[in-house]
Amino acid sequence: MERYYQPEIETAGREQIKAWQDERLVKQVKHIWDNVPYYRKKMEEKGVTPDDIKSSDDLYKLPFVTKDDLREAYPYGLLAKPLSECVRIQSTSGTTGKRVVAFYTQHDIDLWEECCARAIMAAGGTNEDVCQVSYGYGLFTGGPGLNGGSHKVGCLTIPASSGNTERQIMFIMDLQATILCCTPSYAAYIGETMKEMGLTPDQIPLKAGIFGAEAWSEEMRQDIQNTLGIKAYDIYGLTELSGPGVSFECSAQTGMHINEDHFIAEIIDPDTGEVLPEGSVGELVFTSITKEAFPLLRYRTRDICKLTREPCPCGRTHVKMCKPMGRSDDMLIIRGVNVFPSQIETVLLNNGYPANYQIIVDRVKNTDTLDVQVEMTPEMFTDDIGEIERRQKVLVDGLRSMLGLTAKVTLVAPKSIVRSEGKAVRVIDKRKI
Ligand code: DLL
Repeated sequence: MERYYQPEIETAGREQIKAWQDERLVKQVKHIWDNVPYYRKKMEEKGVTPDDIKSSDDLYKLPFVTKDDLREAYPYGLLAKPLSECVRIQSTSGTTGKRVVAFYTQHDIDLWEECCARAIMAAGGTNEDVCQVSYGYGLFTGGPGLNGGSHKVGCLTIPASSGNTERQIMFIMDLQATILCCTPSYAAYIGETMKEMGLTPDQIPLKAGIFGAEAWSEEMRQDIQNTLGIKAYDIYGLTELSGPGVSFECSAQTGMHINEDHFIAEIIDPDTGEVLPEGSVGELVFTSITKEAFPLLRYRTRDICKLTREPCPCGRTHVKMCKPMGRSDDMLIIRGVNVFPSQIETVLLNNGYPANYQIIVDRVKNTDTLDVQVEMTPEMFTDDIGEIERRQKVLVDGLRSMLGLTAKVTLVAPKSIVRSEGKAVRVIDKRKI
């Protein structure tokens, strides 16, 4: 039986959703125009005023906002409410440049947590569940967002945060956790450790996982589901728009419903900025229509994605996005070929390797090199050089047909690639260092 946190919203008719979007967008644009000089200037430069925005059909008239705008306006330049009405900040995990700082009123936090509650109930959660939140807490939005959603659903919440894997497992087993929330790479690590401890899926009390914050393939989903004996649901979001819960997966596990009563999604051509028709692959752009303190109009996420409005068997009516295929800024260009790390992961997992790998890109004598290091499982581990070479060749061939270029593959011993407790670092691009 499908469960909803807010059934009347999650299954609302398309006309109702459009009516919410129209009304809220008009109000939001006015709020921003009146309160954010940075935005007003951007709109003036594009020759658009709030009077031009009469419904969501006029969205295309508004200027885009990029991460560079956020950096330029750091820290208060995009704030739309007095600080006295803000109760929290969260911040991105960005490693380069200035961090993005997002502000929240209490109302913003309530709506964000409701979005996370929708995700937890879509994964089957109820107040009978024990929900272990193993995303990082603190400035990162993963822990606080899912924590709030779990409270709203009424789950017994274990605010484990990330790290200390043995303690994670102790809580899962002793407190009989039924839902695990963390990054997919950490879920895989927890699963691997449980397996090594001799725990079989039927001994593990978990029934569902809500995993996101980084790209992960279908193959990785299968792997995690099998090791932990759970159903693994994807969840998407970004700090700039609140955090996790911008969209989430339902029982169909075929894409994530975007909470369209809060966010309007568009797909654009990343080069021209032109809005693309439904079903096209392009850059995902969001407008937050209910956020008070840190509203964003047409924010370019850099995530490459596709939207579909095909009816979903779960009964939800909100548009679905596919798993992001990568970020336009994570896309590697190797010898002129566009390569997404997720394509490499698919080849590795399809050939029976674990998702413990690293991609090293370099430039030697003016030629790009792609070196994929992947761990063997303990079962396949061998010191027979011939066998290793044969296995490497299978992967080189698989990568060539997936990517259209030749990579070097190095099989490394089990456990030699460092595990992640948060977002995994898969790519080392030495050309940038
Ligand atoms: O990662 C928020 C979040 C926390 C989402 C917990 C889900 C679960 P940021 O650190 O600001 O926020 O990073 C946002 O992470 O633009 C995507 O590139 C990527 N991302 C987030 N969720 C997914 C996902 C959080 N399910 C950036 N699949 C986004 C693929 C994802 N990429």
